[in-house]
This record gives sequence, structure tokens and C-alpha cells, in this order.
Amino acid sequence: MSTFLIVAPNRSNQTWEEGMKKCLPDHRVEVWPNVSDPEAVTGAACWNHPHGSLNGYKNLKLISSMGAGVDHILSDPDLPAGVPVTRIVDEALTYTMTRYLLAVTLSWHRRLDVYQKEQKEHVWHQKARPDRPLHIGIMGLGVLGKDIAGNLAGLGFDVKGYSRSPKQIEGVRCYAGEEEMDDFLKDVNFLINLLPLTSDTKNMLDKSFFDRLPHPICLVNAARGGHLVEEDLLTALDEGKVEYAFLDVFRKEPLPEDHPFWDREDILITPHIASITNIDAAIPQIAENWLRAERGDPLRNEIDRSREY
Ligand code: NDP
Ligand code: OXD
Repeated sequence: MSTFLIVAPNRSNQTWEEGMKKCLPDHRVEVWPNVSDPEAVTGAACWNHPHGSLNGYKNLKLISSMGAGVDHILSDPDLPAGVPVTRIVDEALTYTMTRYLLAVTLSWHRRLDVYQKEQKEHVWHQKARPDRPLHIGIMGLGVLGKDIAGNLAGLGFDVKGYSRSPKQIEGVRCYAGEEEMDDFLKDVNFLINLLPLTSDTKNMLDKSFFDRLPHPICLVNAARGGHLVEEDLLTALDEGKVEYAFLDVFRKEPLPEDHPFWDREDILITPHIASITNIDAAIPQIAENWLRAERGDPLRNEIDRSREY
């Protein structure tokens, strides 16, 4: 009998184990590091697995992320070559992200940050303009980026999008590739990052990027902490190149207690909750992909290992 392995030391493995067993009653499900027969392991689901822990399973046919991102898998220098990697694509994960991004966009648009400060000072002040005019730029027009772009355009916002290959999205001006980056950034003053973390996008939000901005921006990073050079953001905030930052992801999570971001009035921190894997949707997807891998059928939501997403 083949074995499915769960390798996620910091997650609630009991729930995943129970869910996978319920979904695959005729199969063996084990939780790393307790593996009874390494040769029987043909599938694995991972979240921040210890590097090297996917080695030694010579019949492995599938490595699935427990979330949408796969950077935590591909960053393993000892990842077994040639084994397909899949990820979660789920309606609920998408609309949860969209609602998070709508919440931060609208709170900035309607200046809730300003009223919060004025409340502390007992100030009642109706502004001449009720809102900040936004020119929104979204980096990454994949499953998540496309959805928030369409929703913001549907609300009447001016929306631009940036991706690797050209796109057409109703109501959204789309740009592709480094050669179109300056055109993309031209009028943007509210920038949402939804890129995957790859060798090309790592540290992309750095000093040279902030220096390149033609206008001060409000930055939203809901993708990965590795995109952002944190000390460069602090400088950009001090210099006014970035007015405010909504940050959901960080280079080190949980964010260390003594991190300078905590005490900034121009940063709002959320603890990687923009969207959380919906286990009830993820488990059947992973189980189905494993059965497909066993049968040699095409997999769903397989990533391109050479592209890293
Ligand atoms: P997708 O793979 O569906 O989309 C990725 C998008 O980024 C594509 O449009 C792709 O372009 C574009 N892209 C990739 N590399 C480049 C590049 N070098 N230059 C320009 N564009 C590029 O990913 P998802 O939308 O599903 O997810 C995006 C990320 O969101 C995940 O990788 C994950 O890190 C993060 N995430 C964060 C969560 C949170 O709670 N904070 C929850 C879930 C995900 P093209 O279309 O041309 O291929
Ligand atoms: C994901 C995440 O990639 O939770 O799914 O960040």
C-alpha cells in the first residue's frame, strides 16, 4: 500500500492527517518524521518542510504545497529533481484575499488612518475631500491578482496591472515585463504586490525600486516577505517615497518582537492572514492530485519548476 506523507512541522498536523485519512480511507497517511516505509511514500504535502526532508523517497510522484505559494518548497536546495510540484487554487482562498485587499484599499481611500489619529485627539474635522484619489497598480495578475484587479475596476477605480506575459482584463490597463515597468508605475499611487517569490522577484521592492517611483505610494505587500528589503522600506517611508505600508508578510514570521516595523505609525501589520488555506477545499484537491499522480494522469495546478511558480 502506498503512503501519503504530511511534512509541515509548524502546522496543525492532526487536522490534516485526519482530513487526508477521511478522504483516502483505503490509503496510508503518515506525518513526518514518522515514516514506516520510505519506499511506499509516493505523495507529500508540505508547508515550510525542513530542507532535505523530502529526500530518500525514491518513489515520490507528487509534492503538493498546502497553500497557494510554492516558494517554501522550491527554496529547498535538496528538493528531489523531476518530481512534479502542485499548489492550491481555491475560490475561497481567492475571495478571502480579495476581501482583505478591498478592506485595506478602501480604508486608505476613505482616510480611516487619519480619522483614527484625530479620534485620539478628540478632533471632529470633516475634510473638504472625502477621499484620497487612487491610481491603483497591481503587480501579479495570476489567480489572485486578476480577481482583485477586476473587483477594484468594477468599483470604478483606476486600475493597472503588471505581469510577466501580456494580459487582457476588462477595465484594467495591463503591462508586461521589465520594459513596461516604468509605464506601469507612471501614475500609480497605491501599489499592491501579489507576485510569487522567485529568483526574479526576490528583493524586488528595494531602494532602487522606491527611487524609481514617480509618485509617493501607499504599499500593500500581501505576497511574500522576501519581496521586500525591509530596511529600504524604512528609508523610503522616512523620505516620503512611500507614505504608508500595509504589510501582511515578512522576511521572518512571526515578526520578531523587537522589529522596528511594530512601532511605526505609517505601517499596519497583519500576521499573514490576508488569505488562509481552507483545509476543507485543500484536502480533496491534494488527495485527487495524488490519485492522479498514482495513475499517471495529468495533475491539476502543477507549477513550472523552471519558472518557479
Ligand atoms: P499565480 O501563479 O496565479 O500568479 C502569479 C502572477 O505573477 C502571474 O500573473 C505572473 O505572470 C506574475 N509574475 C511572476 N513572475 C513575474 C515577474 N518576474 N515579473 C512580472 N510578473 C510576474 O499566483 P497567485 O495569484 O495564486 O498567488 C500569488 C502569490 O500570493 C503566491 O505566490 C503567494 O506567495 C502569495 N499568497 C499570499 C497569501 C497571504 O495570505 N498573504 C495567501 C496566498 C498567496 P504571468 O501571468 O505572465 O505568468
Ligand atoms: C499561501 C499563503 O501561499 O498562505 O497560501 O501565503
